[in-house]
Amino acid sequence: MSVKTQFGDTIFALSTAPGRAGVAVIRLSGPEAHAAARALAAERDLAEERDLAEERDLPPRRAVLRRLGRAGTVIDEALVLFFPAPNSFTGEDVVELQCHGSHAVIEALSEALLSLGLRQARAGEFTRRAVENGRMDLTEAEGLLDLIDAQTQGQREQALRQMDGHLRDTYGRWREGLLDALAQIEGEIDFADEADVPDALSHAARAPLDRVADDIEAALSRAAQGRAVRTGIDIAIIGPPNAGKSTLLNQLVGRDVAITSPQAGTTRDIVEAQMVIAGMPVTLSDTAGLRETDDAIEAEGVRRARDRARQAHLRIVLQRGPAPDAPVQDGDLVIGNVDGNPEDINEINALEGHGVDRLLSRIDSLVRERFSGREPAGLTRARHADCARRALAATRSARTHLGAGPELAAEDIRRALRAIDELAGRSDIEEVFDRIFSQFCVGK
Ligand SMILES: Nc1nc2c(ncn2[C@@H]2O[C@H](COP(=O)(O)OP(=O)(O)OP(=O)(O)O)[C@@H](O)[C@H]2O)c(=O)[nH]1
Ligand SMILES: [Mg+2]
Repeated sequence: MSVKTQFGDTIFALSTAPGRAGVAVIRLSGPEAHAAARALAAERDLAEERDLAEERDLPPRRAVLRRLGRAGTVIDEALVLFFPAPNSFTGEDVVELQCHGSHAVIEALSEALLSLGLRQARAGEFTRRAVENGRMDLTEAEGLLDLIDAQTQGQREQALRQMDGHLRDTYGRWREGLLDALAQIEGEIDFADEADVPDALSHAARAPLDRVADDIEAALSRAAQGRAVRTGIDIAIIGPPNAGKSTLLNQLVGRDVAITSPQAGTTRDIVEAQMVIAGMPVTLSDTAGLRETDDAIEAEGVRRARDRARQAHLRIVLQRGPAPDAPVQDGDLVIGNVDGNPEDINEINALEGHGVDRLLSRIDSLVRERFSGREPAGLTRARHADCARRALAATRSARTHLGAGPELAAEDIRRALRAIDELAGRSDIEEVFDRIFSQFCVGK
């Protein structure tokens, strides 16, 4: 893909967060980046009344101190860094101006850059150029976006893995297997006249297809885990009215978020509180006590409670009195809320807060076990799972078509490869790009 024809224009943006700061970074990218930075830096010569022509050229990959300005006015003194194409973030010429982080400096520099014919970058445009120029694939760019957005250590680790090409390696393996199989089948098509060749070749294509299908299936089975780390884990507290659910929520988050009262049916709306457990963002939901009721508002609360319980990754089922033995559903954490000191591991005293720390550490290990203990999936977005699912269906179809006709099988494999190209961002699907890169902020 040619850099010049597709992205003739040179863009700039503030790459650090806006607001007062010691240092701000303005990033320039495109064919005119170097010339623009040189034009700004020329002010140093005026100021010192010396001809420092050789200093006007920015040395590659070295921080140099320059006075920046326009038309005889010095705007700021800044560190200037030049990364020549193609070894830069975007693959184009990139210049970083590390100036002072005041509103006035940034505004004046932006105006100077505009007057030089540069254009303000759109959201995610730097990263988009990096993808378009082959500096990273789409999944790595998504990893970068997730890293910028990461709120917890678990999210940071997952994002970093993806940014380092974890998912690229995975689909690269699928791609290799499919190309292997395709080569065998193409061979069969080419040698269709020679009686003894076809069977052997179909046979040889089966093994890589099986391997790829198993591999995609395994990744898909762990996709929910990867998505949960990205978007957060939902834990619902459910149980009969007056069990102490709201009291427990308040204890778990250490704040008085939910109203508690001796009256059964106090909670109707779902009360949510955020916390971090095992490095993952967790949303705890306190819900209406489950019972039959004639009160229309409470009944709506109960309906919402059941809904939330269904969607939750983990349910804490709280009951009043000694710990009940039978879980309502597999994987539920069934807890008894007792007076006095809880003896059993499944008991707490929500009012006094006894046993709440123990409960928290059990939740911690459950979350670890279910969401971070296993080999990471890599499919962290619905988009990834969707592409993988289509690749899997096409691979399976190729397998069943192997005996019937090599042309059909070959077409299936090409379909699987297209799904993988889409996952990688290699197929040029403008819409997908627009959607993904608009989630970035300007300057990224
Ligand atoms: N003695 C005792 N009282 C408790 C305990 N936990 C909660 N309570 C009290 O029981 C009453 C009900 O507690 P809530 O936390 O509002 O119960 P809930 O399950 O949220 O009830 P609903 O919202 O009506 O479904 C309140 O008066 C609490 O103070 C406990 O461990 N021991
Ligand atoms: Mg309540």
